Amino acid sequence: MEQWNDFLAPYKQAIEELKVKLKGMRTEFDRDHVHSPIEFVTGRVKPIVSILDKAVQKNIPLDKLDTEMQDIAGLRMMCQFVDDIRKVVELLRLRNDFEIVEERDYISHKKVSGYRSYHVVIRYPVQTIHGEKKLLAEIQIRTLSMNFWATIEHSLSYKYRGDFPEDIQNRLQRAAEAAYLLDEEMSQIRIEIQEAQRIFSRKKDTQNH
Ligand code: 0O2
Repeated sequence: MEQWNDFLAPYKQAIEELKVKLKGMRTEFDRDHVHSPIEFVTGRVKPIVSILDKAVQKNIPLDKLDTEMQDIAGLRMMCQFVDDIRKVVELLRLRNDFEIVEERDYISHKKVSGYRSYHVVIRYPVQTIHGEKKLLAEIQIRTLSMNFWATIEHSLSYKYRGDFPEDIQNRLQRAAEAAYLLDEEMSQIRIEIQEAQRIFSRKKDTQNH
């Protein structure tokens, strides 16, 4: 147990630091009074049982966890609109406090389960009393609708141990489709609101001149 605590301590530190940094991005948008592409941010260190389960499933030796398990430190950035995801990824690419090692686009290429999300794997340097440690962390960027679906599917998958009865499987597929349509509909509404605002401000400008 002591060994696990030592192993996980820098991951906990990384999560605490990254939560402050990523939430800070939202604060900056709020301060500028512009729409924030980030709605909220969460983070967690993977529970030991989940680390062990995944290590067995993926054949990862326990002494290779730090290089082969990319999501021991996991963060989620939730967005209102699908377009916001691209903006968030661009902002992450501009940062100098970590290095992006991999990106996985499960939005253009959704998983067979129906899962959609954009994953960015980073190498993050944590400063410890024993020197600098570079750790892998996974940032999942998704809309509120994608998050809703993934959260429910994840808890059901835990209940059924990934082996869903056929009717549940079908319902989850339909729910994934509904989540996709909700995102599409919201994006369309947003475009129309933005157009209406542009016309309104053009009218105001001509009246003032
Ligand atoms: P937890 O409990 O969230 O930590 P693989 O596991 O083979 O699909 P890999 O290589 O580990 O893939 O990386 P991937 O797919 O980029 O990231 C895995 C994580 O993405 C998962 O972590 C989930 O958080 C999320 N995820 C991927 N596929 C699905 C899915 O079909 N449904 C849901 N709800 N989430 C998914 P863990 O370790 O599975 O679990």
